Amino acid sequence: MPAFNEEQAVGAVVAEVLSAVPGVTCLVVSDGSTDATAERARLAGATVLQLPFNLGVGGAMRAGFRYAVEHGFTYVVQVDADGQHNPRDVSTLVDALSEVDIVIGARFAGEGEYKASGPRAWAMKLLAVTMSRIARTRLTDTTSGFRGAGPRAVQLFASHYPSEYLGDTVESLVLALRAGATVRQVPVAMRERAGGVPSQNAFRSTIYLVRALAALIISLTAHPYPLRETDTSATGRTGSIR
Ligand SMILES: Nc1nc2c(ncn2[C@@H]2O[C@H](COP(=O)(O)OP(=O)(O)O)[C@@H](O)[C@H]2O)c(=O)[nH]1
Ligand SMILES: [Mg+2]
Repeated sequence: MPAFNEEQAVGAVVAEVLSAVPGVTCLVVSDGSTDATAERARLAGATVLQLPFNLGVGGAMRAGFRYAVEHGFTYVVQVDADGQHNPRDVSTLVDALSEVDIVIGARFAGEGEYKASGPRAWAMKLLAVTMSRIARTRLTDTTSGFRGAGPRAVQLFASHYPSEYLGDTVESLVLALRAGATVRQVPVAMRERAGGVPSQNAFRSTIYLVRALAALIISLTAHPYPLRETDTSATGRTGSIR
């Protein structure tokens, strides 16, 4: 659970995850938060990784995947800390991981009421069409931060997760697809934020989408990484993140 200054929502979200998916480990990566995010998460029962300064969602996810590999976890589900993702959908995502490497909890796939408009809608549409072609499956929500990763994807992401603020969601997907990963989406309904403020306003999130498109083009030309079931390059390197 990547979290940046989410003290208002994170406690309830962690509690909800732990009750909706009993037995899981809930890891909150507090990314240089300057509020009580880490404390609230810990009180609610999460394991907390506290990054000393803000790396952005991509950097936080890489730290999370690295933690997963170092602690022997084979399945990872990314859930927002603001309550927008319903933890009850986690098991649906995990079920789909028996067939594919990556599963995306997607809006616009027949569930919920979420609607975008204007340039944002166009950029999302363009991303969806392009990514669907690359993935050879229908993807309607490529910037969704509600995702599941199976064993091969966890290994890959622990060593290669795009951390630049250039649309980490899209870029990580392209990286995985080029490594030979399979992807599928499952429809989910998104909820309202439970408190706090979004990190992007409408203008900035449109810019974000444009950057995601640029990232898509760039990552398509990058050298692909191999996909492996076990990868020692993610562990045993200099200094782990803890
Ligand atoms: N680790 C980390 N998480 C972040 C950062 N910015 C936002 N997040 C988290 O990413 C999730 C989605 O962010 P949010 O602002 O709600 O984006 P939106 O839902 O797309 O509007 C939330 O759990 C945030 O706490 C950041 O810089 N670092
Ligand atoms: Mg949000």
